[in-house]
Amino acid sequence: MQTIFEAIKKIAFEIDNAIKTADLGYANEENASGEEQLKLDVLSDQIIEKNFASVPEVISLVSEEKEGELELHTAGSYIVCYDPLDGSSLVDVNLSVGSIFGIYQGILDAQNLVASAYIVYGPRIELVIAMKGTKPMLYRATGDHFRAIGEITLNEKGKLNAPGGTQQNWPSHHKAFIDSLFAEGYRLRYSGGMVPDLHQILLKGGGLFSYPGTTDKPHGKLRQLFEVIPFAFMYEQAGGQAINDKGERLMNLVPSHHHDTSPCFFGSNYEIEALKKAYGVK
Ligand code: FDP
Repeated sequence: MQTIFEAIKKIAFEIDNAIKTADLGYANEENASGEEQLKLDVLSDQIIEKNFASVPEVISLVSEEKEGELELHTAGSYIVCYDPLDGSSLVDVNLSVGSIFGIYQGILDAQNLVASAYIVYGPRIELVIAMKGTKPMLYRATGDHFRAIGEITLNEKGKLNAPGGTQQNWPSHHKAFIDSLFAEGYRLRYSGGMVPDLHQILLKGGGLFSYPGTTDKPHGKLRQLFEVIPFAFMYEQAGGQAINDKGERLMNLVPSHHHDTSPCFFGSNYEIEALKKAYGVK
């Protein structure tokens, strides 16, 4: 697994350099979810593919930007599912973006995720790695290497509220719940980039990030394999919870297609318990 993390560190510097220097235009292609691809999405995908091509532990890659699985090393042990540049539409307004990696062993379902990692490309490059049995570890880039900063632990209750999706399309009970958190004193923190938004809640001790099923997207927007499951693992390892709109752990998801999405809620314990009550689920 260590060689995979070393590859992710190299990828972080290469994608950061691409964000700072490459063309920001459209690639004139659509990804597997029917979204228009930016040249940076394609370039980031190529950077990741190139780096994992020389890691014998990786059996195959599944990218948010591609249909199907790319076979690499049949004798390897892990499948890496990744979103090469999440929130890429924010690069042109110079906000933070990220890359997300889920490392799976066996069939691609949440129970088989063995580790996850994400990179934040912001004023600084940060990397968080989560493995079974330990707290997620934060690393910060200094010069050409990453320095370990410390473990991440969520408090029981936080102060931040990051509500995703178009409010007009939220279910009424979701709107009432989000409003009740603001009435309790929660502060709005939502950049529109899943990685920096979830990272902020993790580092500031807690809160809630929500992306519900909406009238236009009944199954939510965020993809299970590349976004939802890797972050569900992070939040649970940090002492928080991650559930869907039925109150089920996202770590029990079994995607039937690589690009399946799910309504998702990530937070510290207090907010998730309050959400379960508001949704009438256990
Ligand atoms: P984007 O479409 O810009 O790639 O992955 C999807 C995502 O960004 C997440 O990063 C972000 O949390 C979400 O979409 C934002 O969606 P809404 O604008 O619908 O809230």
